[in-house]
Amino acid sequence: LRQKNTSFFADLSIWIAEDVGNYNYGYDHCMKPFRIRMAHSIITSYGLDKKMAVIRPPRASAQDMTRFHTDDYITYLQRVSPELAEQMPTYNERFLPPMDCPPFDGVYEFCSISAGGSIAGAQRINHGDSDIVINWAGGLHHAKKGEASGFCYINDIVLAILELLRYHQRVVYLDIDVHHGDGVEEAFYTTDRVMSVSFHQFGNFFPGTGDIKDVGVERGKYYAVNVPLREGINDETYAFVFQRVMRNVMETFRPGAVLMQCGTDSLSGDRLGCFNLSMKGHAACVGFMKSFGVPLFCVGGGGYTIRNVARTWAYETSVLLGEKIESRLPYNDYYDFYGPEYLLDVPASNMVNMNTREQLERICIDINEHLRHVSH
Ligand code: V1P
Ligand code: CA
Ligand code: ZN
Repeated sequence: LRQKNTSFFADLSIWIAEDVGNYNYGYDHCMKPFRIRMAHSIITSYGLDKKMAVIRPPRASAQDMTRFHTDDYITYLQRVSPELAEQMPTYNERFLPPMDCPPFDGVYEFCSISAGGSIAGAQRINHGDSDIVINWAGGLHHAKKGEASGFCYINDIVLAILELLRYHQRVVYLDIDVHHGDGVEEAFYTTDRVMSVSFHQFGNFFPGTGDIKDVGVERGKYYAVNVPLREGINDETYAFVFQRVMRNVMETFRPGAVLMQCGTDSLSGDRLGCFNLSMKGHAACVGFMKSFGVPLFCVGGGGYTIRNVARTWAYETSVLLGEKIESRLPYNDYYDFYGPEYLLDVPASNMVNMNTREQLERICIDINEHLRHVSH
């Protein structure tokens, strides 16, 4: 596979639901859908919306969701409300982990917007309408078949990949959220048609899965790739492992499409994650994946320092478009959040990198060894 440096793609489309930022997990909850609206506002202030197709996502139906999720879980989600949950606490326990996944007002509509964008985005790639698609409201990688997990209720990614598999023999799932992409990995753990690759903080960290030794089972053996990392990884060392692993994955697996989860909790200064990536370092991963010239679907995910989430997803939109934008932030609806510098930048900090060169080289060697089993 030859990598391309220049803008190769004919068309980019983004799914924007104006109302997605109105949903609220609760005042004390660190997941803030409002950050998606903030990102869209920066995107518009740079005029990037004029350079791509901006589409309102259709809502996913219950039937769409049950292509992965169980009927009784979806029926429950459709009915649940803060009041009902209080009346039937034991019924709740089956489906929603307390604290992480509250039964907030409008939870089902929120899910149908997020999943609707990801399903329709996959269809757009399938039909050749766009080479690159973005849904910053998607990326909820922990949701399981019959239960919610880690702020995720509906696994929009699994639904999108199932759609991509209708047209593509092989699909790569790539996850740069600081957490392990467990829900997606589990859904495709036994198949050789989806190679799932997650880079994540590992060791006493949610959800606890994603050991390098977990490589898939049955036909799916060696089609799951896990890159466990320690705290404080910086741009240079992350790029070193990322490029080595992803070049190897793309060359051995030769996917027809790539779905990339761009969780921004891997940025420096995140409220939950403990990596030390700058905005430019995070976006370099997106730019690197674009350079393969394979249809690319980017979705959102985690990210808990919301001003930095909005900055990074807006900047990544410009990278996907191949547009240079100035670092001074144009005036936008949420301008006050970006002071005192008002810059499109998330710098790294001086935190210690707990990943040694030797450990990272070992990881690359082990993964190389796993990928040698993948048939060409
Ligand atoms: O650690 C846990 C649970 C609680 N224990 C029983 C285990 N939950 C984490 C969940 C993190 C979810 C990340 C989602 C994503 O990958 C994708 C959208 O980014 C958790 C944490 C934490 N520090 O790991 N929940 C919370 N913090 C939390 C904080 C405030 C309010 C509610 C939950
Ligand atoms: Ca990850
Ligand atoms: Zn995360």
